[in-house]
Amino acid sequence: PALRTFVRSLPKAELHLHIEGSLEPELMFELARRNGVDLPYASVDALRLAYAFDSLQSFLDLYYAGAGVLITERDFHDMTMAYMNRAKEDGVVHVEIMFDPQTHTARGVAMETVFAGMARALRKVRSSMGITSYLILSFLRHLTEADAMATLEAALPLREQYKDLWIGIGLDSGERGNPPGKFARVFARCKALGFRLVAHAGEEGPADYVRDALDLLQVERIDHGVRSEEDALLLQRLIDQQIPLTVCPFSNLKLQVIKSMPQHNLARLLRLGVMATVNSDDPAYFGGYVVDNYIACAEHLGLTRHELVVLAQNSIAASFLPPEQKNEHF
Ligand code: ES4
Ligand code: ZN
Repeated sequence: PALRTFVRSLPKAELHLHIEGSLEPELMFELARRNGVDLPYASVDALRLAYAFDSLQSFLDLYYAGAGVLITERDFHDMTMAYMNRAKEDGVVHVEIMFDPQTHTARGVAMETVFAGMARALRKVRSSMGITSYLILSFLRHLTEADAMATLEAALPLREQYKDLWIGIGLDSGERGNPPGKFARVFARCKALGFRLVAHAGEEGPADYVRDALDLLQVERIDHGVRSEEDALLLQRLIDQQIPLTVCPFSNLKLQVIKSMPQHNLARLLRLGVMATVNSDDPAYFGGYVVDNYIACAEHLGLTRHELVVLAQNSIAASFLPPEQKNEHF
């Protein structure tokens, strides 16, 4: 079959997806109109033209501004439903969705509103399409640890109500100057509470941040982690311990972590035995969903169909699904 048909047909999990980064310009404009929010762009096309980034920070500035149109429970529902419909087309069978509550609570949106909108969409999709999903509440690392702790405390009263979805804690936003150690205490509390832990590391930041995320935050999975290659000892540890990396090739390209797709190290990591997965990160901003990322890797890195199968199997293996549910997808 054609490459796209083949990749779509592979049962796969998406493990690195910021729901706010799935907000397409068309929906952003619709929500802005619905909520009476002013967008500093004349049109959907003008907004898309602004999506030219030279760094993580240049993207984050637009991403946080774009999230400003999200006000009501229905907005969070509609954004989540739009993503899930797109994921279904890509043959995604399970998704672990990161969200940034601080981006919303700082604007006066209630924590409950954020959870309720996403949960209504995810529960509907679970019963209608059979796609399972978890939520990973992510702290913004450019803010203080005290702010993260307060965010955790504000969300904990909702834990029981959303226990079918909210299983994990993540760490995202600007990596440079915000090392994992800054969040050691809040992550220790999250671990004691029984949450699964992940953190962005080794995207723009150095390999040291990957090691620190493992040692100081006790995370089970690294988001990005592509710069781990710069530290041979760390790389061997990732291989020996089969610590998953949630790699996002289009993200790395658009944020100029790499200069061109052929320079991406995914194939090298995979062939060394790293538990690598392919994900979309912020698909509305980076120009492609998860299948587009697989295809670009196949075309530019020479991945074989067998390697594409391994990547899809890795995504199931690296997920936080219980073993019996993983087995249904292998
Ligand atoms: C993100 Cl690509 C990336 N890196 C760090 N934080 C993020 N939040 C949304 N996308
Ligand atoms: Zn990310």
